Amino acid sequence: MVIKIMRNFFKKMFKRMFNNKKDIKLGFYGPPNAGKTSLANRICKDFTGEEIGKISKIPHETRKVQFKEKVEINYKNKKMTFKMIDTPGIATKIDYEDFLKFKMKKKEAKERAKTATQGVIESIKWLDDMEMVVIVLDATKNPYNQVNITIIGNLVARKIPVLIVANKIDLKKASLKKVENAFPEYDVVGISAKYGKNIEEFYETLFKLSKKI
Ligand SMILES: Nc1nc2c(ncn2[C@@H]2O[C@H](COP(=O)(O)OP(=O)(O)OP(=O)(O)O)[C@@H](O)[C@H]2O)c(=O)[nH]1
Ligand SMILES: [Mg+2]
Repeated sequence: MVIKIMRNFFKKMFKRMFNNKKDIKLGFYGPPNAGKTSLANRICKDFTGEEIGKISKIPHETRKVQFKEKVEINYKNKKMTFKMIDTPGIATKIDYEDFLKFKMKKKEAKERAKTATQGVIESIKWLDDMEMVVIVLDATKNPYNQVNITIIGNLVARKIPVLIVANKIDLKKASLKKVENAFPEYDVVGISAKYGKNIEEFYETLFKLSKKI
């Protein structure tokens, strides 16, 4: 019995030491256009001076998983190093006609729809590799949609810690309360990735959540 306890103790200790050395794989997931890349860019810029990818008002701008390694986040005398993973927005239906509204040519719109669909598959494939996930939701939209619930359910089943971000709280239509009510058992932080509002609380919650890995 004592040997078993000792063995478990050392096992845990070594695992912790090992984990501290490598970067924590932090994924940014969520529906298209919610601000995943905007948030990942803000973090990368703050701590490395570089961005991770392009943003756009047209949905499905990110159509390939993109990375930024060795992002060392310093917050209140604490340091953690992450491998940031920005993913394509997950949607159940991608219609090229939706892109025509943005004055896109038919050929370009069709190509965007095709690569966006491949992007969704890639995002889901990568889920298993994550150690922590930030779900970015647009707080001006209804949080109760199938995609959000499916991604979060999937992460919970895999025991991957989840932080929910209600983004775009600078907009009048945004409701943090609605997102909190939709996911009462999770940490929800209201932020504006675009203007940097409430980013400190985001870091605080991220560090707190990392203890669950
Ligand atoms: N008002 C406001 N707009 C935001 C905020 N964050 C992002 N946006 C805008 O929302 C749009 C989409 O932002 P992205 O960062 O490209 O969103 P994404 O989730 O990466 O989108 P996909 O790559 O298409 O999945 C852009 O026009 C951003 O400027 C925010 O906090 N407030
Ligand atoms: Mg993006």
